[in-house]
Amino acid sequence: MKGLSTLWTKNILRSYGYRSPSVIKRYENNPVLTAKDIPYEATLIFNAGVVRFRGKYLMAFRDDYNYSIVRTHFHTHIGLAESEDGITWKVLAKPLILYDDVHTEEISRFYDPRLSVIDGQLYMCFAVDTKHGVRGGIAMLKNDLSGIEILSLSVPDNRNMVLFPEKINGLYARLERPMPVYSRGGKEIFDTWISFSPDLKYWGESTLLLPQERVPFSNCKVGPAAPPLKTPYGFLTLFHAVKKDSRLFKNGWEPTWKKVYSAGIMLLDLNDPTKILGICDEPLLFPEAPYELYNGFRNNAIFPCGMVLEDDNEVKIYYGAGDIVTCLATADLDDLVSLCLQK
Ligand code: BMA
Repeated sequence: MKGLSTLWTKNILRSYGYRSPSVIKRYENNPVLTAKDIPYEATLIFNAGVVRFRGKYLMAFRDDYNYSIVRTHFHTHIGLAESEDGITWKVLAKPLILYDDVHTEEISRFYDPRLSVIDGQLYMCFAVDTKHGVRGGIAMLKNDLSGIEILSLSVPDNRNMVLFPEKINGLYARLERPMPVYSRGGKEIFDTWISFSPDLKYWGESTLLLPQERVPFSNCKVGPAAPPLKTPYGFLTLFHAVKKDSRLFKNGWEPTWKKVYSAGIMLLDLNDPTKILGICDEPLLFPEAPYELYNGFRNNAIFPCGMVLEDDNEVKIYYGAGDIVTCLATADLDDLVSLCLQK
């Protein structure tokens, strides 16, 4: 529905002057997964992690359902889908994580799954809302995809964890976005950090990787998006970048939504991923397609959680659009690396 508020928002977005670069191709039949494709209760299907695993593509997606305006949270399952081509998906009959199985007095839900394959083993990072804060989790998936074994849960508040695809100098590595409120003047200005672990359980050597102020198209928070891809040039790494604009008002299902989420891209050093080799000063994916601008739960939210490198150097990027559907965009690896390295 293109009401007055939608036009107002569109004009505000236009005033920023950003467009996704021409090297990015949105899949013509986007979205690739919506609530209609789900064989169980589903309303919002978004923020999906994707990997190539055992000769197929595997997706773990967030399914928010049972919406009520009086509750601050949906109920949430994490579902699984498989694909032969990374475009057409078949949803598995049962969710990987059922809301009822994890919901307790303390835990509200698990959400925003990111998948990684390291040495042939499937892992998932996710966020957990609890009564005492948001925690970032890392788990191993069972061989038959029937459930998970949790390896670590951070102290609150932390989320948006993603794993690097292999050990670096003998250690696992992850990106994460802690939410320091006290030291940032209560302003929701958050940065992207990197930490290391010998076993995916104990994490340390934490270093600031991408400070919010380094990203010209964010005035609010920057955090991990899809898990980094190993390429001959470095770890190709997406991040989400948030802009808050007090001029925005009704912009989705909620009474107000004052943020715009876009995706940025950077290249990290293969031997020392605390070093940014290059970063693009403009967004890689900025909301502009109808399914990003209109009819979302939260319009203008682009949130990638999965990236796959094909043998022909095509990079598939999976992202949540409007916090309601799952979409696909593609680009050539060399073009993405050039964007990171151009001055
Ligand atoms: C973030 C997370 C994401 C969501 C985004 C936009 O803080 O909650 O799951 O997609 O906001 O609403």
